[in-house]
Amino acid sequence: MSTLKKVLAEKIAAHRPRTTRLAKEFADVSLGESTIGQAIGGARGIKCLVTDISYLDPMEGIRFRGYTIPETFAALPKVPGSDYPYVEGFWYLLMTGDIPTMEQTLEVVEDWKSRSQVPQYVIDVLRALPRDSHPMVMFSSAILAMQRDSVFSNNYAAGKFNKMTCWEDMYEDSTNLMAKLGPIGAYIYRMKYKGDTHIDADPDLDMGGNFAHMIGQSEDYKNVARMYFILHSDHESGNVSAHTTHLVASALSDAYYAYSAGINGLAGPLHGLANEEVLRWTQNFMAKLGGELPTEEQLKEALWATLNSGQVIPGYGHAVLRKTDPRYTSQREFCLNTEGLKDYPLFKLVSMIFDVTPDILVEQGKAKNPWPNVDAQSGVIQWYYGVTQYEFYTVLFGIGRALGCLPNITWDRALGYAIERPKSVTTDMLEAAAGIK
Ligand code: NMX
Ligand code: MLT
Repeated sequence: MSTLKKVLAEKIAAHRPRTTRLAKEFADVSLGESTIGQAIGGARGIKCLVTDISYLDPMEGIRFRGYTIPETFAALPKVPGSDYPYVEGFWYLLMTGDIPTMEQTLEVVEDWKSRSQVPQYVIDVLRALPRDSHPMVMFSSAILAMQRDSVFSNNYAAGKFNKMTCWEDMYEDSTNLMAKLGPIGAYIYRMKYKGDTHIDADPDLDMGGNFAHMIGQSEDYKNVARMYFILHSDHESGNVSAHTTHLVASALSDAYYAYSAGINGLAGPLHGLANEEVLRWTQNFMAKLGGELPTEEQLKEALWATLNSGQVIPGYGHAVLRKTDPRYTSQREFCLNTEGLKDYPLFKLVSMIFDVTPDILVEQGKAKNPWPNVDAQSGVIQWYYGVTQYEFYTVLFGIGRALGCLPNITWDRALGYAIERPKSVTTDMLEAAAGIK
């Protein structure tokens, strides 16, 4: 058994009594009431999910296993010759809550490599789809196609279900899936955008480095991939992709069913597709100006035109955050510290948008949070390095998001979380509760 799995087993055994005690002795303790506004308005703020993998404070932003973004990057073992950590070490952290040693990290690196071969039937599925299918359709289909290999579902079908040990099958499925997501993303990218020519994995590279290598990118992009996947990994459990993954897995559906569903949620423009929308908006705007940077007045006009046409400003606002997303700040700092990128016109425009948009959203008076989220800043980095196919950006998000969703559903199984089934009411009942019927 790998060190990670052994440590995870110990952590699970130590954690279970906490959950059992809360459920048995304190089940009636209230976490707050729900209102009509919450029932109609997307359950905003209702506390009915549990995760220890990350926590989102509205003012501070995300912490992964208790660590802020800068603390996470500082604490994890770094890829030799790079200032950025191994994605594999971050996986160890999210799974166990422990910062791994270099040795433990390298064990995960080798484990993922041994599981990373994409089956030929997945390639066949991808190739059978219309080439103009959205890359998220391809990504989701590839994940779902691999369900036939699910250790959990195959054992379940063979009558080998055990509530106490079934997390191990979820862990195996999660690791098998995680190890293949980078190569699947790279295959889609090169099939769609690089003349269907493909590059084999380099056995000497880590996951982030290999992704850069397999899409045909530069040495510098290896750090971009590592940073991007870590930053997009997890945002506690209520966001659409994590919640969907959790919801589907709660029916004892396996990791493939669950994460494919999560990816379908990530593909919505109010969620992960916003990074594509941000680039589309900024590129269209720059094209109208003949590639020149706008004046502040021109920019304000364009932002108001978007709002007045009933659309949202992509990359701004958030359901929980009430300040600038620290994932935005982290990527902005990357741009400011990267020679060439800090003076890049598109980055200058993204910065101008950051300067003027919050005031406009406040003036409009609708958005509860006028500040930028992760998606407002991610696309410009990709564009700068030559990944200009912005419909692909949400696939990058989806590779990263698996780092959070898959440990979450492994822990869901370990702690025996129930099938998710909240209660609905009728409009008549709401009106009766409101005293208007
Ligand atoms: N531009 C214009 N209007 C906005 C924006 C925005 N960026 N953000 C919120 N609003 C509007 C929102 O549409 C709603 O209008 P209405 O009353 O007409 O329905 C009103 O402000 C109140 O919405 P909020 O309560 O502030 O936001 P909510 O929690 O419902 O939604 C988002 C959160 C993130 C879906 C929303 O802010 C949005 O649509 N942002 C733009 C899309 C985006 O960037 N999504 C990515 C989020 C991060 N991610 O990666 O998933
Ligand atoms: C996310 O990363 O999932 C987004 O910021 C959306 C959210 O947290 O609701």
